[in-house]
Amino acid sequence: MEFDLKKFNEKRKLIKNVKSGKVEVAGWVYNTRALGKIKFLLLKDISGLIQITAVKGKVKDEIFEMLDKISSESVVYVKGSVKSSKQAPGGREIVPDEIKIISKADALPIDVSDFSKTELPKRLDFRFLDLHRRKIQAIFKIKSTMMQAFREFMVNEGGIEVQLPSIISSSSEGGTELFEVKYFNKKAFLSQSCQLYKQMLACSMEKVFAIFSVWRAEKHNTTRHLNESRQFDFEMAFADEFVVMDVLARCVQYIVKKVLEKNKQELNLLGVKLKIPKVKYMTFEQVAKLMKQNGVKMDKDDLSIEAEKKLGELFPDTIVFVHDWPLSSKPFYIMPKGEKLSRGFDAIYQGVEISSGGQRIHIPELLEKRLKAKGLKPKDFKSYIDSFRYGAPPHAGWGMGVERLLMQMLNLPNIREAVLFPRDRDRLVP
Ligand code: AMO
Repeated sequence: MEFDLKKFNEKRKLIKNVKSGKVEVAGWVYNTRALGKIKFLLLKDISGLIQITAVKGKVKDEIFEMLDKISSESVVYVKGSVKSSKQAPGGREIVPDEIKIISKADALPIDVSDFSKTELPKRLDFRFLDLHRRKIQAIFKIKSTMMQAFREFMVNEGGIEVQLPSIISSSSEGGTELFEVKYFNKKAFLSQSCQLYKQMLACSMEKVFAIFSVWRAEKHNTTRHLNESRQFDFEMAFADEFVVMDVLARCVQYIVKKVLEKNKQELNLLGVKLKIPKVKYMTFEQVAKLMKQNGVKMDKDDLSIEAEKKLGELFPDTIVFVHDWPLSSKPFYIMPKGEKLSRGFDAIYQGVEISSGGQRIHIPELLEKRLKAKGLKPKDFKSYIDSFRYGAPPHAGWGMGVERLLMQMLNLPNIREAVLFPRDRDRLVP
């Protein structure tokens, strides 16, 4: 049946704004039910669910006949009158005068009801359809709030948003985990982070931030690693690690506050009880002692997965900053603190690392020494090292995993749930 898009757009009302009178709506068929002389069709659009109710004899026969025969997720247009109804979602229903099927859906390969039990890999194979689910959309509506809140927070802090290259000539986080790309006749890599560039900018523009995609050829398929992920990046001149940890804490608190304000409905749909996190500071040594007391194994110079989990259990709804981190397990650009320790930190939230950062090395000779200590060649980092030869202030910053933060805020069991179209070892489509 023909559907006049232009006319519809002039008349269209969102379901949430419709209280009474004649309306024209369009959306996806959530489900249909037939109870003898009365039939229901639940329709969803960007603003919610609305019930279409047809009583035999009170609507046209052909409408009554077709109402429960339209396949789920088909796109339909409905014209009718709004009536109040105690049982219907939002307390109102539409009695239809006209129904048009705009796009009929084939038999669905996955369950997209609110009670879907379809497993994640299968859902991801049909992600475009999985995104018809209100619960799945809720995750990405919350992510949208997060992205906006990060920008708002950073602008309020006086930060300048910058755009940095996604193709790099040498590693920025150590030699491994790089995706190689052919760049004309040169070897290049997809960016592992914007680390080296954001440092150069802090040395000129003082306070910068970026929302940046990173690519890492992670060897393992885990529930917390992606091959393509996004980071909130921050870098600031005349700062040490404590200054930027405080910025990070306030940034996460701001993001959570905005989500609580704007996404009540989505949090309810997901059954998530979110709280503005508290903040705790601990040295690596204190954490090591605490883990020993709790019988949790630690790596010598790193937190184990179990230790991160334990911190989440011991300090729920808290950002735990672990600082005075062993130098041996921090990247080459982190400022040493004496012989064995560094000015680097990790932030653990609900049992998972969401961010790492620290004060950086702004002294070329020290940087060369640390690169060599990490088995890297200073000549591969010439322009980066040179950038600190013409007036480089002490500076510090951090990178926070956008999907990690979302996963932890919403208590998602797998980081893939926090990405629209995840890229992992096995997945390149859709
Ligand atoms: P790091 O490598 O620790 O530090 O990354 C920062 C944060 O990004 C997230 N993250 C990931 N999330 C999903 N999948 C991955 N494969 C993945 N790798 C990292 C984590 C992590 O804490 N340049 C430094 C940051 C800095 O010092 O400014 C960096 O990239 O949440």
